[in-house]
Amino acid sequence: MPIYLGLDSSTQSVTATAVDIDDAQPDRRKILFERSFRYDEALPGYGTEHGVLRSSDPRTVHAPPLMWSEALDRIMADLARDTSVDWTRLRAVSGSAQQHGSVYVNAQAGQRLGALDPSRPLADQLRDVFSRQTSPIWMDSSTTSQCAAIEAALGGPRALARLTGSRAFERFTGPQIRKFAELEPEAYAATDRVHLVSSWLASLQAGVHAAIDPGDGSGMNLMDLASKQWAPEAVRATAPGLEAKLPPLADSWTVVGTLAPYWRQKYGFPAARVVAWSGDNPCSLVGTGLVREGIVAISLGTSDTIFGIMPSPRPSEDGTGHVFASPTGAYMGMSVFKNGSLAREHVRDDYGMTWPAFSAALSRTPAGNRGATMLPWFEPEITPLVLEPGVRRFGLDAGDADANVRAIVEAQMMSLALHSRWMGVRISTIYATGGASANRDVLQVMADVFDAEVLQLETGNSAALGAALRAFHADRLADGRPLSWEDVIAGFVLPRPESRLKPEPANVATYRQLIEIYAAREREALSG
Ligand code: XUL
Repeated sequence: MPIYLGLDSSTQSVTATAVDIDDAQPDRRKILFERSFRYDEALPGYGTEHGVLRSSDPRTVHAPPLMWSEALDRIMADLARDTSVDWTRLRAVSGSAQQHGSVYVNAQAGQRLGALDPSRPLADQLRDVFSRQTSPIWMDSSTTSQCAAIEAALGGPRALARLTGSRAFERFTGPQIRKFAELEPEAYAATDRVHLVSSWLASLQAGVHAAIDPGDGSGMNLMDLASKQWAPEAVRATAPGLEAKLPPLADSWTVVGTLAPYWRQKYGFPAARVVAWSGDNPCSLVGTGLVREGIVAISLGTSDTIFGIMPSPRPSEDGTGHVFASPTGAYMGMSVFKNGSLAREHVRDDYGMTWPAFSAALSRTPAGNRGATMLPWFEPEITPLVLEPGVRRFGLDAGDADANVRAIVEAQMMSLALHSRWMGVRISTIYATGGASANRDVLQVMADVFDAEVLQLETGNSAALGAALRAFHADRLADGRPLSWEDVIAGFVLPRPESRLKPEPANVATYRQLIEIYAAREREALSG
C-alpha cells in the first residue's frame, strides 16, 4: 500500500501528514502520521517570535528562509526516526507553504541544489545561496507605494484584478519584489531566481529549481489568471529583468522530480515523486474537500481565511478579495484577515485567561454583546486595508474581560461575513478548520453570524492533508491512472456529522442588525 506525504510550512510551524491509501478498500484509507513543531521552540537560534522577525515598523515582517529550509530537514529527520511507519512505501510527496513570501537566491543555488551532501547538515550548505537573508512574508504591509506604481502601470486596480485575480496587495510578491529592486538594487541584481516559499522547498526536495504552481502563483500580482502563465505586462511593471529570474509556472499536479539523493542517502527515503508545492490556502481547499462549488471553508489559523471554489474567475468588484487558481484546475475565491489567532491570543493574554476560560467567557455573554463592538485591528489589517493598527471599542469597557472576549470573536465573524459578500455565494454550510476551529463556542458565533450550519473537520491541519492528497492525485495521473477529485478526497475529508452546529434563530436576528452597525463603524473608522 502506498504512502503519500504532505508537508505544511506555515507561519509559525511546520507539519507533516502522511496518508495510507488502500485502493481496493477506500474505507481503509487513513491518516498514518501527523507531526508538527514550532520554529520558535525547535529552532530558537533564528530569534523568531511566532515564526517571524519584526522591526520597529509594524508594517515590516520578515522570516529567515534558512530557517524554513532547516525546518524541512528537521521534519524529514523526525519522519525517518519514526520506525512504526514503513517509509519505503512512500510514493510521492508534496507540500503547502504560507503564501506570498519570497526567497531570493543567487546563481550558485542551482548547482548547490544538485549537489547537497548527505554527510553535512542542510543549513550549512545553504547559508551562502540567499541573495536576501530575510524574506518578506504575507504579514508584511510595507509596499503601499509599490502597489500604487504597479496598479498605475497596468491601468488601475480593477484592470490588475481582472488580469491577475487581485488588485495590488501589500503582501503580494510582485510589490515586494519591486520594493527589493528599488531599495537594494545590487542585491536584486545578484538574485538569479525569485522563488516562493512553496517552490523553494520543493526545489530542496527535488534537488533542482522547481516550478511555481498556479495556485500559489496567483498570490503574486504577476500571473495571468486566465492563461496561468506569467503576464508579461505585469512582470515588466514590477522590476527590471524579472522575467529571467522567475521560475516557470507549471500545473499543480506536475512532478518536479524525485526526492534528491540527500534525502535518500541521509534518511533512507525511496526515490519518491516530488509534486509541485502550492500555497496553504489552495492546499486547504483540497484538504477540506471543497472540490465543487457551494460550500465554503473558514480557516481560523494565524490568519483567518474564508474560501470556496469558483468554476470561473469573477474578481472581487470592491477590491477586497482574491481569485486564485485552484490546485484542482478550477478557481477559488478568498478573503484574508491578518488579525486571526494572534488577535485572539492577544485578548486571551491581556485578560490573563486560558483557552477554557476564554470559552467560558464567550458562553456567559449574550449574542450581540448588548450592542458593544470592537474593531479588532491589533496589527495592520489586510481586509479591510488598515495600515495604522489600533483596536477601537464602541460601548465596550476595556476592563470588562468577558465582553472583550465576545467582542473580538463577534468582530472577526462579522468581518468574515461582510467581506465575503463579494463572492456572491449564498453560504449554507461552512467547514471549519485551523487551530481555533476546535472551539465550539467560537463556531456557534460563526453559525449565528452567517446563518449557516458549521461542521468541524476530522483534521485540524487541512493544508498538510491537502498536500498529501495532491501528491496522491498527481502520482496516479503520472502513472496514467487518473482519479477524479471526489475519488481523491473520499474517506479523508468527511466532516464529523456529530460536530454539526446549527444557527440559533434569535441570535441570527440579532446579528442581522449588528452586522450593519459593525459595517457602519468600520466605514467610519476607515474614512477618519
Ligand atoms: C493568503 C495569506 C495567508 C497566508 C498564511 O493570501 O496571506 O493566508 O497564506 O499562511
